[in-house]
Amino acid sequence: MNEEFVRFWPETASSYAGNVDWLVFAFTGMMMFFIVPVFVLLVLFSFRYRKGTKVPRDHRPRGSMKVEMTWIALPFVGAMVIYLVSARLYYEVRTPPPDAMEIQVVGKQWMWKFQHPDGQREINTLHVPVGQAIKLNMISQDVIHSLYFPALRVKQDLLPGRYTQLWFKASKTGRFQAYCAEYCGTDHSRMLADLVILPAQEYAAWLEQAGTSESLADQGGALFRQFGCSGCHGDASVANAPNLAGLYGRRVALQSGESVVADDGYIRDSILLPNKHIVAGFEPIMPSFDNVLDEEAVLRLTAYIKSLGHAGEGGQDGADQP
Ligand code: HEC
Ligand SMILES: [Cu+2]
Repeated sequence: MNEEFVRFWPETASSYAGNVDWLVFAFTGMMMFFIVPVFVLLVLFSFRYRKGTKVPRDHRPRGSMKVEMTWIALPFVGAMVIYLVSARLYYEVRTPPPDAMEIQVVGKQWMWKFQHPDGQREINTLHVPVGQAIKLNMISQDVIHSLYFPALRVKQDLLPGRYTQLWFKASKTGRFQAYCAEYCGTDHSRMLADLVILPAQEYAAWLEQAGTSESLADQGGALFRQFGCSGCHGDASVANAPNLAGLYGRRVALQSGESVVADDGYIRDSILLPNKHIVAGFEPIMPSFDNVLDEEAVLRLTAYIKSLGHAGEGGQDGADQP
């Protein structure tokens, strides 16, 4: 059993954790300011005006504009301050910096799987460097899970069929508990993970020893050949399939006349639900890989497709030409 189970207040280990705490303290303080007098008077009055006491009971209402305006204005100003501060904080917590290092997360009954950009994989433990922005790109293999890091003051649901993100910058090293915060079946309460925050050098050393010879994109490239994607999408292919180079981040024209940006979600749908979006100018001949590839494999394939170039790095605009 970890000591964090019995701590009153979790450690603060992310750049925004302190601000989250201040918001909670300020809000709780404000509520106390309004609620404590109500309960104190309630108790005092129930003594003072209890049955049989000789105190004046003739309380005719006396209006006072000043009192009325004060009790309207004060809570209004307080509520607006809390609103503005929390809106700013919410924006910060929900907006990963563009230079964040991306780690892929798959939640499933009942484990957490993490994949680092260089291809290292781990289960129920996540190693990250301190002081660097980390973005988790997450999806569930089955039901809804929720990754919760109390020490980072952040929590985000993982959904089946849709990517969600979370980001943080660790502010101190150490080992911290993470939980699944969404009831997901029998072993939900045991769906735990350890967050290990290391100094940059130790993280590099960890990557080294956990190392694989292949980056995530290279692993995706191997799958791309193994599952026959290259047979249709490869340069030497005779099948009429779009070239995937420069696809990531580009706007794709669809048969339906609509267009969508090729992000992680679009690429995932293209692989698992190929009939959802048909690229303009192509036949819907791509088979579904729904029962063949799991979410981790899809994430690797997506890393591979990203590595073929982003929009603006050589990919042209508009639909692929056959
Ligand atoms: C039988 C040939 C065939 C195979 C095998 C195949 N595809 Fe496709 N793929 C297509 C065709 C045709 C399209 C365009 C029509 C459509 O959108 O379904 C397409 C579309 C796509 C798109 C969207 C491309 C764009 O320009 O928007 C992606 C991404 C993709 N395939 C990835 C894959 C991956 C990854 C695999 C292997 C797991 C794979 N495909 C296997 C034929 C194939
Ligand atoms: Cu869960």
